[in-house]
Amino acid sequence: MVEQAVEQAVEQAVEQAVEQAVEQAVEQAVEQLVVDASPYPFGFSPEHTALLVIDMQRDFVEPGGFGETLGNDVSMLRKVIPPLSEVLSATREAGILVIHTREGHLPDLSDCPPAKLNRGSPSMRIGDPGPKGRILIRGEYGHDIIDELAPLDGELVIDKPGKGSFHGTNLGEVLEAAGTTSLIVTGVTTEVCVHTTVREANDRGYECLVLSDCVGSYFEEFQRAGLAMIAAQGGIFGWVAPSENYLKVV
Ligand code: TIU
Repeated sequence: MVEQAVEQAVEQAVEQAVEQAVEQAVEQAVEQLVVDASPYPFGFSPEHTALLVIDMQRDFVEPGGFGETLGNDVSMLRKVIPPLSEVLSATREAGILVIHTREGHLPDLSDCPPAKLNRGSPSMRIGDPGPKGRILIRGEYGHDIIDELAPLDGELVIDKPGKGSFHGTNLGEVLEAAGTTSLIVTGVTTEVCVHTTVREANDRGYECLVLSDCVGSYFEEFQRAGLAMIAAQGGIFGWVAPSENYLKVV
């Protein structure tokens, strides 16, 4: 009698444990999407993820803005626009949080350190009047995001004074409030604002996937090296994948 009761109790306990384990595994499988990425697959749960679209502003992508004053060929960045448009649409449809950033300064330049203002010998300095308004100044036409990637009403736009998206902004608080742990990173330029942001995010504990064709540089060698540096050493800063791999799962 006792043996039978023990056997039954053990059987029931095993059945329950197996059921629970299966339920947990199914829940996790449903929540986690996996992107084929370098250096190894990137798993993320959509409700804890945000798409960052960094500085897709006329000032960087169109002639007559900050990027051009620094001596750059701005047409180099335009190839990012079609794949990033697709990623933006798919991400919105999937209900994943979208956050845009803009680099720029207050009209009185009080948030622009002299070290940034006086650096190099650009054809025009930050704050000078250019064909698209004052260079890199908030509220000017050139400072705003290009029409092709315009934020939707209600999407967050974070204005930042530096290259990183966390420095001098409330991005950290916004992400914490949203329960975000993973970032899909896009925008320009790969080795400047994208890299600085990914490094800031990585040090803060976020897992970053950089979409290789949705980030752009004025320099081909920096694009290559910038992406390689993120995924090197077992993903020292994060993961890298082409947008088609992200679009397959989202
Ligand atoms: N100059 C350059 O490559 N980039 C910047 O100044 N800002 C951003 O990357 N957004």
